[in-house]
Amino acid sequence: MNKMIIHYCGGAGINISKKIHSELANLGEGFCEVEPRYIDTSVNNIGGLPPELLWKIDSSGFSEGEIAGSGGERRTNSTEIVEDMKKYLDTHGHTDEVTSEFHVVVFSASGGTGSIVAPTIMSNLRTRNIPVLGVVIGDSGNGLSCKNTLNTIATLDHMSKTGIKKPMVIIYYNNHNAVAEGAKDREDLVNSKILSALTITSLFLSGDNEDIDTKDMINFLAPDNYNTISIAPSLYCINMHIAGEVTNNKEHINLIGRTLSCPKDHANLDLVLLQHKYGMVTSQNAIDKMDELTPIHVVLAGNCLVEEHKALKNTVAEYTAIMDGISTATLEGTGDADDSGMVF
Ligand SMILES: Nc1nc2c(ncn2[C@@H]2O[C@H](COP(=O)(O)OP(=O)(O)OP(=O)(O)O)[C@@H](O)[C@H]2O)c(=O)[nH]1
Ligand SMILES: [Mg+2]
Repeated sequence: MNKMIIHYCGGAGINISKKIHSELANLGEGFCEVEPRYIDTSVNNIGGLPPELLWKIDSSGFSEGEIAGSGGERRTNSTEIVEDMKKYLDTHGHTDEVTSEFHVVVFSASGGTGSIVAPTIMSNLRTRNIPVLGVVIGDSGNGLSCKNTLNTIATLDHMSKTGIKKPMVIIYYNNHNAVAEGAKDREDLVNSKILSALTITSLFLSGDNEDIDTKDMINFLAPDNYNTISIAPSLYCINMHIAGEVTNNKEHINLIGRTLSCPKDHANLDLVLLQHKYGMVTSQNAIDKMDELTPIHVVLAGNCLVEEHKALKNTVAEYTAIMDGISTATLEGTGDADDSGMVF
């Protein structure tokens, strides 16, 4: 049985783990074993989870407990976080690829901690040739969140193209764009989408599907491993097409596919792809759980954040215009202010 190590980063990562992790842990035969980790600059979100699984980031320059969240500012603890994450990975022995282990990093792009922790983990793992999938939650609901989301996407893109010079693979959601009534409902909807995406990921990476071997899984998350087809360093998204229905976004460029089907299916994927493989779900437990969702086409696509990036940039410009509209003209009284600041 293969293993997914899930790094839940920052407040959103840890909150989401509370909603989805026990379900992922109880999927059973035909799915991955899952190992959770929690990383934050704050202890405030860990309540209810085993505190010994929390990696609390503290700075060596401060006394323990000095860092208590980043307050939505990505720069606040970034130096300490970047330094600490290498130690985190070394401490857990993630120095080389382990054939049966895959890493998943869950985080919000819009806060001040997860948005630094997670890209640092991802780029370090990819540098060490370890396959990793990022689950990125953007939020364009307010100025600070929108700017952070834009800059987190830019960070991942930059790391991929200029830093590690390897493709990075993510699944992306934007809380604000989820179609539900209230803000909390939108988060819940995104959480349930993450649960289904990670359930499918767990099935896909389990190693229990006929005709999809370990190398097929590794190459999907680390497509730089291919020699014959060339996938340029950039950000790539995974799209999951359920029940054989391909909902194609015409901006996306579909590249590599894996189809998971159950024995009853007559799966066929009508997309032009650089590489594609059909795999058969063989575990009876997995067939019973996934029967209504198969065939599932798991497709790696390029250009998937181009539209979102444009939208985020436009929204940030709107917020900047609001800030520029703040009048700083003096509101004069009838006399000058005295030394205490009083105007009479
Ligand atoms: N989908 C979803 N989003 C969440 C959840 N909890 C928090 N968020 C989103 O996460 C964003 C805030 O980021 P956090 O992850 O809390 O921030 P952080 O990484 O802890 O950083 P700091 O608190 O600034 O140190 C907001 O956009 C929230 O909407 C959740 O359970 N589900
Ligand atoms: Mg937080």
